[in-house]
Amino acid sequence: MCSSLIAKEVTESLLNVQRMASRIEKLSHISSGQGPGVTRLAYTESDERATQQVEEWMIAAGMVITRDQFHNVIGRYEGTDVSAAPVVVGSHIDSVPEGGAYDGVLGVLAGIEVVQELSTRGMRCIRPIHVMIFRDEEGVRFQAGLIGSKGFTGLLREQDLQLQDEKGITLAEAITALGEDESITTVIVKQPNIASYVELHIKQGPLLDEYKIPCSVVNGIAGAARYRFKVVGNPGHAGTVPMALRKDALLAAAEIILAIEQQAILHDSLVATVGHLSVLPGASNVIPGVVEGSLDIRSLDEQLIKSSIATIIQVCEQICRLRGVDVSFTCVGYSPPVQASKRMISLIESVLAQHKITALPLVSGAGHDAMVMGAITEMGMIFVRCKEGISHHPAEYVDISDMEVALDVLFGVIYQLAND
Ligand code: HGY
Ligand code: MN
Ligand code: MN
Ligand code: MN
Repeated sequence: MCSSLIAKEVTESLLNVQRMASRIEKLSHISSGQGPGVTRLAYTESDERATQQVEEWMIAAGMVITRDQFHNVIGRYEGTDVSAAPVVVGSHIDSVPEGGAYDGVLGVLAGIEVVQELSTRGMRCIRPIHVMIFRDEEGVRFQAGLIGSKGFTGLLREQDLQLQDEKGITLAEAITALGEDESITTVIVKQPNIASYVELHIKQGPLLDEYKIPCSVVNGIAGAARYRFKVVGNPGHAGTVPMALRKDALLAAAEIILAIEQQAILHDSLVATVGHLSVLPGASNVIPGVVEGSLDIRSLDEQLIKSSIATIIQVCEQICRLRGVDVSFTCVGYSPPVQASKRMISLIESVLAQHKITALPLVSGAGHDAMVMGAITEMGMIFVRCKEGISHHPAEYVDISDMEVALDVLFGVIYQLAND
């Protein structure tokens, strides 16, 4: 009954997809970067401007808007049973620097289109439907990532509020700056009562392209640990300190980065990345005294993540002992691997089959809010093909016909979950 509603009037759903595509385009221009692509870091002016624009679209679709203390947005479309636990569909709209227009945004706007379709037809499901924007999914500004969804689910740590950006602004200050209310002092929340969570997201990898499938089901999301490491040596004059007497923090960091790569190469199911490095004092004629770097390490195998981190820290301490410098590792964020529920996987597969798509169950190497929501409720994810798997890049693109199929599948899944 559900998605054939849309299937029957393809023109109508095409209109929705056209509207969604033009909204994605409009949102892509709300960016704080001068360069190409979208730069919308968490809790910045552009992130807030884009959030308010999406709130307007939620209201136009017939939702009532609220925000929690982390400024996550909840758009509620009432059900016939107002006391029933809601079905939640959502994602994020913050981006990486010079990122793409679809990462996260597609999942939020598709959720709005599902509700718009229902309200246009004057239809109500039994369960309320919540469309959500989770803040700071990417973790570029405060390094941890998944802040909004962790805050919403009660999984944020008190000390996370003190995470600082490059200007020394804390997460608590950035959140407080958005609203009029007094500064956020606690991460304690009432555990939300949710029936299930679904997220539509771009695949961010080439597999759907290769298999020529427009969209498919996700069966699991790799766990991700994020660390900061800090190497402290001795700064000195580049011209006068003999090589043998140096305690060069950058040379030690260089060995550390290669040691991290060595660990990751040992295991096919493990990836590790040093994506950010700062060198102080950063002058060409001064031997680097302090180097800070990021470590992002992921696997579906939780034990492997933990054992690899322990080995990396051990090897790095040895490298630094030999070089006479100090090193410290601090965990700034961790999300365990999560499996989608069997019921959700078969539901998504059955709706895909209605669209003559043979599901290709996929593991997500990328992190998503769904991995946090999966800690408190039944979670399902739908991936849609993005051109050549390109993501976190201005060339990120989703073909409109793939968006149409994915939107139709999402409608079918949500409609069934909300009438369960
Ligand atoms: O880092 C990730 O995997 C996601 O893009 N936030
Ligand atoms: Mn444009
Ligand atoms: Mn994303
Ligand atoms: Mn991303």
